[in-house]
This record gives sequence, structure tokens and C-alpha cells, in this order.
Amino acid sequence: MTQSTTLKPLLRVLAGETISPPPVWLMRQAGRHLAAYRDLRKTEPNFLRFCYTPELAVEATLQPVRRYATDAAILFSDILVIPDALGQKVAFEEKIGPVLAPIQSAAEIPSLDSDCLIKHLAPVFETVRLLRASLPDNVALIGFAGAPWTVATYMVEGRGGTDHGTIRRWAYQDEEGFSRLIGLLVDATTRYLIAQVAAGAEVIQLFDTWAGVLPEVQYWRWVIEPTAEIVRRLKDACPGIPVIGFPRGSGALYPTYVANTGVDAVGIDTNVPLQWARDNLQTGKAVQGNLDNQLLIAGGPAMDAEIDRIKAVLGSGPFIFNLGHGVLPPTPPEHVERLIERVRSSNQ
Ligand code: 1CP
Repeated sequence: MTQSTTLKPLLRVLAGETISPPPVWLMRQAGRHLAAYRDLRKTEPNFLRFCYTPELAVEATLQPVRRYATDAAILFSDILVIPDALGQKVAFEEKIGPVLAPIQSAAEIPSLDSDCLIKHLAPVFETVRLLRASLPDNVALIGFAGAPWTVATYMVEGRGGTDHGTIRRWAYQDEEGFSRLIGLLVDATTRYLIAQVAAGAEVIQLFDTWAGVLPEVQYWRWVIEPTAEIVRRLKDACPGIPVIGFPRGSGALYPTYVANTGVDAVGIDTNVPLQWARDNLQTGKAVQGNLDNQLLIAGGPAMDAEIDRIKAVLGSGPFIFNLGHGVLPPTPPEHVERLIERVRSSNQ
């Protein structure tokens, strides 16, 4: 166990330390629940262009850090900048979400031009550079990407909200062809993350939001193997960079993910029992999570009690307080303030 007192709290936990109170940040802490974000978005209604405008992305990243004094800032961007940079048609439509021109066979898979990819995403790296220069000393900067499986679901299904039937059938019927799409995403994502770290990201989180829809054998093939490959290549290129994996919905496969991907910490969703997580995941790795995002909307004594319970069970090991999934647009900012205060109070 390292005992550095100079490192930022989030980095200390990722190096294996137990800290009380635990560091806290929230997935999707920026965005639509904040009036300041909604105002800022009016200045650039095109969401991808917003992500590619460093001064706007920097401001959106910093809004929750200023308001809540979180222990981390997460780069403001989206997991779908990768398909966009690969040349797929990607649009974000009001009230629908992302809409893509779907890729449904191996013949339609684009090829990777790494220089072109990095050039297309240059504004994201500029955002990272500006953020790193402007963040307070104790706040860690998290870069991120979607994991290949989750990004592929949007590329193949063309939108969110489906049962992922099209992509799952493709993966069964043409494993070789589908593995080329996942391989492309492994290559593109690794390049993208290495460039984020070179620009100043101190931690990387891999969002595998739809990991939980896969059966065991497919989970190994499309979640564990690609994630392990990205983590291995990223750590080769950027020694010591900590990685948080968030394979949402993995259930009983969480320990398999932790043991086989090389991540330094695992984000657990709301459904994961706390004592089970302590006994099966927190042994050697940090755990991050898992307050219900609906409870953050509800607030009140029920939220306080659950915050205390999560801290009591997971706080005796390396732990990062977070939600089990992202902050939702109807969330009152006062409830977020209350959460941060409660996590940091030591009188329980
Ligand atoms: O109009 C708007 O303002 C667009 C809303 C929005 C925002 C604020 C989208 C569209 N993306 C984002 C930012 C974003 N997305 C961030 C940075 C902000 C932060 O964390 O503070 C991050 C990390 C993401 C990651 C992301 N995008 C994920 C993985 C995490 C998760 O919540 O599961 C996923 C699945 C997406 C796709 C996406 N982008 C946007 C929407 C509405 C969606 C989800 C679509 C669906 O329901 O399937």
C-alpha cells in the first residue's frame, strides 16, 4: 500500500490506499441537470460541435467541479466521437439522443487511418490540455472512452434504446466479421486514450454501459478480451496510468472482469450488493460506486441513509464514492450538494 500524502485523493485510492472520507465524483456530473450547462449549450446547439469546441467543453467540465468541489473532473466529450472520427454519420437529436447510420455487415466496416483519427479529435486533446492547466491542485482529471462493445452497439443498432438484437445476432452469425469491428475499435480507442494521457489526463475510465446484455461466452469475447487489450497497450505506452473499468450490469461476472482485464478499479452499478462487492471485488482493487441515480433525484432521509450504508460497507477499503450510473437531467443540484457534504462528513 502506498502512503503518499502529496498525491490527489483519487490517485491515492487508485494506487491502493484507503482514505476517509473517500474521494467523490459522479458519472455524468456535467450536463443537463445544471442550468449553467443548459445555457451554455444554447450557444452551440450542435452537440458534436459543442464537444469539439475546447472553450465550451472546458467550461462544461468545470461547472460541476466549481459548484460541487468534486475530487475529479471528467473531460466533457462523448463516447460517440470515435464513430464520428471513423467517418460514420453521427447526429445527436433533441429528445431522441444519438442517431447513427448503422453498420450491419463486415463489408461496411470503415478502415482506420490513425493520423486522420487523431487530427479529427485534436480539439478533445486541446480541451484536456486546457483543463489540466486550470484545475485545482487536489482535483484529478479523468479522460475516458466507451469500451468497444458499448460503442459497437450504437454503431450497429444506429441508436440507443434497442434490445441489441441486431448486434448480438451479427456477433453469433459472423464472428470473424464482427471481430474486425471490435478490433478496429480496440485500435482506435487505444490511440485515442494514449493521446488523452499525453495531453494531461491522469486517470482513464472505460465505460462499458451495455456489458450486461451478453452471456458468459460472449462477455469474454467482446468485453473482457478487448478491454484487456486496450489496458495492456495503454499501460505499455503510458506506464502507471490508472484505469477504471465500468462494465455496467456484469452481475456475477464482475470478479471475472476484475481478474482478467488489468483495470485498477471497477465501477459497480446500483444492483451490486455492497458486502459482496467488498468481499469479491475490493480485494486488491479499488471499487467505485454505487448510489442509485434515482435516489439522488428523490433525496431526503432515504438518500442520507444509503450514502451512510455505502460508506460503512465499502469505506474500509480502497473506495471512490460515485453513483451506480450517470446523473439524470431531473436531478436537483441541491441534492448533489447534499450528497457531497454527506460523503465528506465524518460523524457517522
Ligand atoms: O443535449 C445534450 O446536452 C446531450 C446530452 C449528453 C451529454 C451531456 C450526451 C448525449 N452525452 C453527454 C456527455 C457525456 N457522455 C459525458 C461527459 C459528461 C460527464 O460525465 O460529466 C460522458 C462521460 C458520456 C458518456 C456516454 N455517452 C455514455 C457512457 C456512460 C453512460 O452514461 O452510460 C453513453 C452510453 C453515451 C451515449 C449517449 N450520449 C448522449 C446520450 C443521451 C447518450 C445515451 C443514449 C442511450 O440512452 O443509449
